[in-house]
Amino acid sequence: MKLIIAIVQDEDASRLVSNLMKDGFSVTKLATTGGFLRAGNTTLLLGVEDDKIRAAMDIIEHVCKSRRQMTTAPSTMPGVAGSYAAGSYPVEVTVGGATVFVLSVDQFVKL
Ligand code: 2BA
Repeated sequence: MKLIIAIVQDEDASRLVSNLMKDGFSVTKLATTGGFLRAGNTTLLLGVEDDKIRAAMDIIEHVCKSRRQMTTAPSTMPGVAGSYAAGSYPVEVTVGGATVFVLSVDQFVKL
């Protein structure tokens, strides 16, 4: 068994959960926040048998679209490690479709 951790855009989350569940996948949906944009996104946890990984990935790929998004990125203050200047500047970033991690599961128990 594998654990799929999929970080997706809020706009895609509801349809993705519906499509995954329609095909028999169990899904846990978490409300999360991206570190860079500081905006809400959605993280899904799916425990999936090895032979179903491809099917789950296909659904995620099919539903999740990448989008261009404007953001105001903090500008790093020169000479001060790890801190940010008060001013910020607009940048365009491509977000999504989905950032997916696939982890091996040692044990799966329901107690
Ligand atoms: P955020 O951290 O809010 O990042 C949103 C988008 O901003 C990213 O889209 C990327 O296009 C851009 N971005 C992120 N860091 C950047 C940087 N240092 N410089 C310039 N642009 C940057 P995605 O790559 O599609 O990521 C979407 C969300 O997935 C991220 O939201 C974060 O919540 C998560 N994520 C992505 N990679 C991850 C990783 N290696 N570990 C954990 N979470 C990750």
